[in-house]
Amino acid sequence: MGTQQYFGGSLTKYQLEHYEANGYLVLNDLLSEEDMDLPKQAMMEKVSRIAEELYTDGLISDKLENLPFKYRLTELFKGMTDKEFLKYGRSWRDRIPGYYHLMSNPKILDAIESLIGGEIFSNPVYNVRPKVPGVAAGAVPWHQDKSYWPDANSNPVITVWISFVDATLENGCLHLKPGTHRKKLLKWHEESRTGTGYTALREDQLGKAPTVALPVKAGTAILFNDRLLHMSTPNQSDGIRWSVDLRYQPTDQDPMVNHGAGFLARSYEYPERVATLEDWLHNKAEHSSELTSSKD
Ligand SMILES: O=C(O)CCC(=O)C(=O)O
Repeated sequence: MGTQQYFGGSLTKYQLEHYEANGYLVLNDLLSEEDMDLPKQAMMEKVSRIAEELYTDGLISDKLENLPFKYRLTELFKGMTDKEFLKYGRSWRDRIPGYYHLMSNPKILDAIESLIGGEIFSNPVYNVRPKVPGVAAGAVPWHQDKSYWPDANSNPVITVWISFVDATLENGCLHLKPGTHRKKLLKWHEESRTGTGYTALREDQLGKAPTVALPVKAGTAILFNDRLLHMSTPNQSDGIRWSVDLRYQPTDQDPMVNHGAGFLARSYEYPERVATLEDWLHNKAEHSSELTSSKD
C-alpha cells in the first residue's frame, strides 16, 4: 500500500486534542438544511412505506400524508403497542439514496479524515433512529458501540451521530461519559425489558466519570470513539427525535461483512474505487478480493 495522507481534513488542532482527550467531539451546525434534505426525504419515504403497509393490513384508515416529519410516524402508531412499532425495527438501515448522500457528505468525511486519514471506509453499521414519544425502545441503555462487534479486528471505528431535529433533554438527547474511551470493552448483557436486544451495562460498571448531556441543534454532529460509554433517555416530548448514526474506519481494517456491506467513501490512493450510489444500492463489496489483490 502506498503512503497514506494523514491529518488533512477539517478539524482544528484544538478539536483533535479534545477528541483525543475526551473520546468525543461536538461539531455544531455541521450540516445545513440542504445537506439534510435528501436524507430527510429518505426517512419520509420509509415512513410512507410503513404507512402503506399499516393501511394494507387494515391497521389504519388514514395514511396521514400531510403530517410533518416531526409528527407523522407517532400519529400513525397512535393506539398501537410497542410491539407493533418494533415490527419495523428499533432503527432502520434501508438502501434509500438519501442515506448514501449523507454517508458521502464531504463535511462529514473531512472531519473523519482529520482523525484517520484520507482512506475512509463507511462501516456497514448505520442506524436511522425515529425516537418516538412513549415508545420504550427509544431510550438506549449505557453501552459501548464496540459491544456490537466484539470480535471485529477494527480500530478505530468512529461513530458520527447526527441530529435531524433539535435534540433536547426532553426528547432524549445523547448522554456520554468523557474519557471512558480508554476503557477496555466491558462485559455487557442484553437488555430484556423493551424487546430491542440492546447491549447494556449495569450501573456498577459505569465507574466515576461524570455524565455529560448533549442537547444539540438539528444538523449538529457528535463524533465518538467506539469504546466511549454513552446512552440516551426516553422521549418525553410530543415530537419525534430523529437522528442518524453512521460509522467510519480506515480501509485497512475489518470491513465487518457479517454486519452488511460497507463502502469505500473516500480514497486519495484509489479514487476510482470510491463507491457510487449505484454500487451502494447494489451492496457491491468494495473490499472484494478482486479489488484488494491489486492493492498490495
Ligand atoms: O440515538 C440514540 O439515542 C443512541 C445512539 C447510540 O447509542 C449510538 O449511536 O451508538
